[in-house]
Amino acid sequence: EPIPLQHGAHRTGKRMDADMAKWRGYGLGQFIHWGLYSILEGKYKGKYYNGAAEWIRSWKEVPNAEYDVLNKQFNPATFNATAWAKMAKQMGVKYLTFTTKHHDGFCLWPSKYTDYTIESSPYKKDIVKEVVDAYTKEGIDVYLYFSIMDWHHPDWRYDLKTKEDSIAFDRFKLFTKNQLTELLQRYPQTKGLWFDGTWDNSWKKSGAFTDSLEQYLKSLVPGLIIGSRLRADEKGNRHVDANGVLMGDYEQGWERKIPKTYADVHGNDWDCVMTIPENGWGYAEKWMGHWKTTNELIEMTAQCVSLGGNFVVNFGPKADGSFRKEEIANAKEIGEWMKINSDAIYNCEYAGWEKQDWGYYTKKRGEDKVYMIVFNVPLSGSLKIKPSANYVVEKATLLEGKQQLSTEKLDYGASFIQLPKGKTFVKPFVIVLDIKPVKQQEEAGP
Ligand code: H79
Repeated sequence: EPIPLQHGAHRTGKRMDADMAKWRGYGLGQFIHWGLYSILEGKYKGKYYNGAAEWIRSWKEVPNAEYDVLNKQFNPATFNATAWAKMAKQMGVKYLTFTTKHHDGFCLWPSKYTDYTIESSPYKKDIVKEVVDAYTKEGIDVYLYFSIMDWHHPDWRYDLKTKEDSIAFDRFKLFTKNQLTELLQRYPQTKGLWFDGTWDNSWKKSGAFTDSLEQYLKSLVPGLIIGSRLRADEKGNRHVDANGVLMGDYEQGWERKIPKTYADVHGNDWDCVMTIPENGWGYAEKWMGHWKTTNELIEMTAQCVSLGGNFVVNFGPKADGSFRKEEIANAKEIGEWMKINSDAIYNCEYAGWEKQDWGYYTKKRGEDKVYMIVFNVPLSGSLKIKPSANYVVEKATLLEGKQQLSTEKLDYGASFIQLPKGKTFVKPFVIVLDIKPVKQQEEAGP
């Protein structure tokens, strides 16, 4: 028996409109974290912060009063939104999520609801507008990242313990609604909002407000896409309501982690947002831990699309607006790979075929075409496939160069696809399978 909820999910199953269908087809996205934290570069007075660079204000070594005046230094001399958008276009991303305001509360647009904005910096110009316009011009859809938690705002509360807390937080809720209205009115090209910092008790106790806020924002922009990180139900559940139903247009919980099986995504739309270093979204001089290689990022893209999700790679530009050389190289190499292989990424979905060790299947939405994205080539040169029972494979072709590959039937509906003898592969590659549905046998009648 479902629990009756006034502020739980208002829909079961996926959103089926054209805007959401476009979102579903993106495959690859870009995240950009840029703000005052980029100035500190993950270090303070010669010491390196052992956390995510954009969280450095919360480090006890950094006095808030020193952090909060960094706006007086923010002056990105070499920032060129068109160059950013062109780099993203070459990389092959279909959507951007951009930090308009992170937890530190500094706004990259000239908000009229606070003085703590780009207008108070030496740079002065509206960065959000420059980014939205430049990416839109390149045909890349733009989503605005917005942190609810605001370390700078006097009315922000982590919890509501007293009447005074509630009064302050009511003002904060109005401030939040005003800022979001302002963003959607100033940047009408916005396709969606990416909320963050919604995990505290104050917000979890505001279920009715979060519900009305979401409905109001969607009334401002028809088709607006909002993930599962905005709302709480009236019992304080986040992402999924007390009945286990997703609240939001897609599951927004896949941060720096990727589902392993299709069962893990519970039939929801989803995307995965990923850092190139182990953790850290804003620019840090030193990247701690392992840095993902281009092939790893491509593999993560393939894995996500094979499980019906999008993959979003984060970039953290320096305070001057330039990208570190490692990120430039990743973007360029991913783009070179996408130029040849993006058929297997865009508008693709979960194929429903049993996963094999060589890599990942994706299926073109609405077409009889399955892609094998190959990362591990067996010494035998034979790749095993086992199509689902309702399909047969008619032809296997290398996507690059269109060479047809021979196949050998095995038992139990499996086949081997033979790679060309003597050919060595140095990059992940794609095999296109033309498939044909087979008539299902009628079930015997009663
Ligand atoms: O913007 C990037 C990160 O800064 C932000 N989301 C990405 C996209 C992010 N912030 N925190 N986290 C991600 C991880 C959440 C940590 C939490 Fe906690 C653990 C929230 C609640 C428990 C640490 C302890 C932070 C608050 C309390």
